[in-house]
Amino acid sequence: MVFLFLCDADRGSIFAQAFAEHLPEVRFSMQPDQVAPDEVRFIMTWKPPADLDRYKNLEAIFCIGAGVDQFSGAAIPDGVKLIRMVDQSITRMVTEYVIMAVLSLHRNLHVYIDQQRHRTWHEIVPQPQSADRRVSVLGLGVLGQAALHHLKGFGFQLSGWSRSARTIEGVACHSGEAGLASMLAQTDILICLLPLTKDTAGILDKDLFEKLPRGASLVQAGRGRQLDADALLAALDAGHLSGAFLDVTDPEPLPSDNRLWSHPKIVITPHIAAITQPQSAAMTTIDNLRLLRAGEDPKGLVDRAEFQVV
Ligand code: OXD
Repeated sequence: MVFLFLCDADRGSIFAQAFAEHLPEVRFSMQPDQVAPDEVRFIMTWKPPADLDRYKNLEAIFCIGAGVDQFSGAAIPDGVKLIRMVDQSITRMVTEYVIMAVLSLHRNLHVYIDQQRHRTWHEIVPQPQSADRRVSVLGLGVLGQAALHHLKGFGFQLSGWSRSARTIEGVACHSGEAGLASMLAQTDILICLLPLTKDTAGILDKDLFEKLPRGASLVQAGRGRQLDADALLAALDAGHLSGAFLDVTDPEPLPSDNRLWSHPKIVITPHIAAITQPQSAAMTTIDNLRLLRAGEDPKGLVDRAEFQVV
């Protein structure tokens, strides 16, 4: 029984050690040409391999990242499970990113960095206090809930939106179309942590920005295709939005001549909100393999009908 690792060798060598120590009965390999395709039961990868049909006995594909939209449209045989990485290292890093971006927008860091470039000493006053700042999260899965949990400590007014209704202590939870509109109307800093699906592609558009109060700002750590970049630029130029942190863009990498790069109110990071950490991800994967082999659902099992993007 082979677990084929098709990601980078650095992380692979840490996975290899963890498998040797904790799951020696499963043969770990990073070399597709050195294993018999029929022995491969599990594959770990970031994108679907082009030659997936070689692996006739494949049981599951493990994605090394949290998002699985890149598998949309891939010819994954019906019986093969797709499992996304739900790992504490990703949750912690995304939470750090969200806190960094929210505090930066709250305290106008992006404006002060631009002022520094122009050697301008100018205080932006009055500085709203956190209790007066309304921070909302789109997407109340593991990542959204963790971000909200940590944001609580700063005293912001918190809201969250998800497709189906949720209850989270200390957070005003909204759902559905009407819930989205009423949450947006009361949001100063909007954080997008939604997965990319046919319903969320293009969700951050002119219409959504218009529902936010003047001066609101955006943290986009979902997926690039959710954002209408022209609508964002127009909203920033019109002063309707005051700033944005973008960790994801469409395409990635963002071409050097794209106007998002040079906009003074935008901070761009190269999809680094979370980078799967091999030590903990290997143990998460091993735990999931144990669940699979016991006939149970692994953590992060993807409902394949849900994530299709058109
Ligand atoms: C992702 C990741 O899915 O980096 O974006 O894990």
